[in-house]
Amino acid sequence: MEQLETTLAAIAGTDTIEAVEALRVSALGKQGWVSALLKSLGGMSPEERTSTGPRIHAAREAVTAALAERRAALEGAALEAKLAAETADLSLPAPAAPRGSVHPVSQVMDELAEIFADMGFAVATGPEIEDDWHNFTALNMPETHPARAMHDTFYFPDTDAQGRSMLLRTHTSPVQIRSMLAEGAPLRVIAPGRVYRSDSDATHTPMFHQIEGLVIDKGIHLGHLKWTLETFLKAFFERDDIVLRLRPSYFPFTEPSVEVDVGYTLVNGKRVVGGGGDVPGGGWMEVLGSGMVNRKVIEFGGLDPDEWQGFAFGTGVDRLAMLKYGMDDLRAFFDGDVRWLGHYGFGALDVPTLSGGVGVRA
Ligand code: 2NL
Repeated sequence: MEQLETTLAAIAGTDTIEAVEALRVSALGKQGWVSALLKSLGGMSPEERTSTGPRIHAAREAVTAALAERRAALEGAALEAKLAAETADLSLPAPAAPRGSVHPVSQVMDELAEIFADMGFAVATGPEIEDDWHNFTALNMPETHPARAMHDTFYFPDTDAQGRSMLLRTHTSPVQIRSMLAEGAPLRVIAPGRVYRSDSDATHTPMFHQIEGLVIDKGIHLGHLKWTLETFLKAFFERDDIVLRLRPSYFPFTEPSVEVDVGYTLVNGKRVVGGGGDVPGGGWMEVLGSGMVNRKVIEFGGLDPDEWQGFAFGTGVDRLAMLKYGMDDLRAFFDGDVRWLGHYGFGALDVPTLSGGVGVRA
């Protein structure tokens, strides 16, 4: 069969899958020569069919096998060529894995906990949904006290089981009241956390972060307060030239009460904490409120004020973060913009330690 030899030779000579396919169509396709021979069997005598039939079927099988073999060989060669051409350049940098960052507020809260832990303070936490006894009454702000109006409070519509109004805490002071009641004296705690006031403009957000500290012991006086705050501010701002000025003020929960100003100097027109104060080019800025704990508050905390005294202080964590790391818009803190976080955020391993520095950035 001449056509068989020609076809087998042609298949062996193909060098593309397309050429193999064309030969399959020309032999086995509807119009192909093998199909034509198979059709011709119908017009043959039984004797002729018996002698010719097996040869035609054998030809079809030979063509089918040759096509499959050639196709497999060409596909194998194509794969080999592709593998040979593709190389992995191991000197290229690996694609960067997406990384989150630690929010400056979280970083500063960790720094504060580290600094105060070194002075023997424990971290206390408490509920953000409070009752008005823990948030106001126990802090010497009874029902009609004008200071209550200073706090624009978010109230819940319902009272608790004891008939107390429920609210979003306006400061972290209720946490310290709970610490006094639960732990007694002596006591050294800081209470960092979220607080809420119905207040919103360029410098106030309805939720912000506060940290308060409370020391209760025997013979505590304003000297302890000033030393503690000075030591804290030196560690936090990582400068030894911190100067403080205590100014008389008023808070219902402390008596006497003082505002704490820290000296600043101007660097490129920006106020930077450290140095300054009453010198040319320097000035004072308020960073904390504080005072000796009011006798009534010590009583509300379940302690005898003739036996125990203490000092307390409070400040805004968001503002401390802005002062230390130089952001100038408070609202960006709560926008959740990853570009802002990429710039001001901290790596998860920038853990503050007093030996390594509290504000190290990777
Ligand atoms: C401020 C001022 C202050 C306190 C908070 C306090 C807590 C207890 C007893 C007495 Cl349990 N005082 N806290 C005292 C003075 C000032 O915060 O400017 N905060 C942002």
